[in-house]
Amino acid sequence: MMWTSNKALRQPEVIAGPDREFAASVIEGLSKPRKSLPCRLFYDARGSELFEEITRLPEYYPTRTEIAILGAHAAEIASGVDDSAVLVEFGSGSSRKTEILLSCLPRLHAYVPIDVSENALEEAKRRLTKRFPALAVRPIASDFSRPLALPPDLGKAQKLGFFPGSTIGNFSPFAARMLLGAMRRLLAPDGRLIVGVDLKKDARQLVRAYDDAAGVTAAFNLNLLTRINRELEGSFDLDSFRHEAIYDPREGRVEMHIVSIRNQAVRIRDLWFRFSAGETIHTENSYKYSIGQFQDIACTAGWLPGRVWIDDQNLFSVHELISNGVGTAAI
Ligand code: SAH
Ligand code: AVI
Repeated sequence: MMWTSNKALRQPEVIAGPDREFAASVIEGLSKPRKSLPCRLFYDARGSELFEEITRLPEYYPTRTEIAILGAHAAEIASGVDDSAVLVEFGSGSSRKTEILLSCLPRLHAYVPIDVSENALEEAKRRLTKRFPALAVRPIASDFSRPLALPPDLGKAQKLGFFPGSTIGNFSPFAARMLLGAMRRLLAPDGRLIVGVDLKKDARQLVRAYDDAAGVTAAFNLNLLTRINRELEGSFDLDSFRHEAIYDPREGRVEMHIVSIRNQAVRIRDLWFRFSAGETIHTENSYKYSIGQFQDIACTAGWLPGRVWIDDQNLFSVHELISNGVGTAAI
């Protein structure tokens, strides 16, 4: 048996296989002194299903609250959008929320859902094509945090970006600024972006939302180990790890971790990773913002804050951002 303390014996580049990116991200993350894995890796087919289950949990308020906000203000949100516009969605998942906007935009030129989950994209395309037969659905299976281009034939159309679900909260404030800047350039020259952002609130309510009584979020978190076992010949013993969700008020974020219950070693292909009892893999951050905090981040990314819609209980916010037009004319 070969051992590593916190360092993999081989560099990720030498790992061959059908999904080098997945292998590289896993090995890099588990080789860090404080183990972490990027949360985009949650979304294999089972992960996407489990996320959909999370959205129906009584404790997980964001989805139903955002749907209610969108339902109440869809016509207002869609006002001013050209008939020939293109709707570009980042992390579209099931595209359920999109249907609310699409019903107010009957003559839209095209809908471009972008997601790392091919299963989610296929399923959403099938459903939307049935419900909106005239709509061109043009999915892109990609990581939206990497350089991205829209299909060239959509180049001239006005672009409305849609980034619901508070997925922006899964990025650090710095990374969120970079991402919002890249989205502004992608939607140039006269882009508009509708972003769902979860609001700061009582820590107990937040922890309950990420550690539900039925254990669905735990299953979602631990499914990442199942994915590693299946796709990378991993040897994680699921009974030797547990789910944990905590709120860090200083950072303003919920953190999800996978905690090792005992001292153990795990093999991934021919690499070994050692875990001490209580050591964690940090799998997700979910930042919570005040309205002003989020607008400040958006401004530094070149967006002008527009209207903001919130629910009666101040749980969730939907922001309209308008490009300041600077530095995007040639793109
Ligand atoms: N927008 C939906 C789904 C949110 S779940 C909603 O509001 O309910 C987050 C979605 O983003 C998942 O479908 C996941 O597959 C996708 N996702 C997460 N990180 C991503 C990334 N870096 N690039 C592309 N898609 C990503
Ligand atoms: C997709 N994302 C915004 C969800 C969130 O709330 O951070 C993912 C999630 N993680 C646990 N529950 C839901």
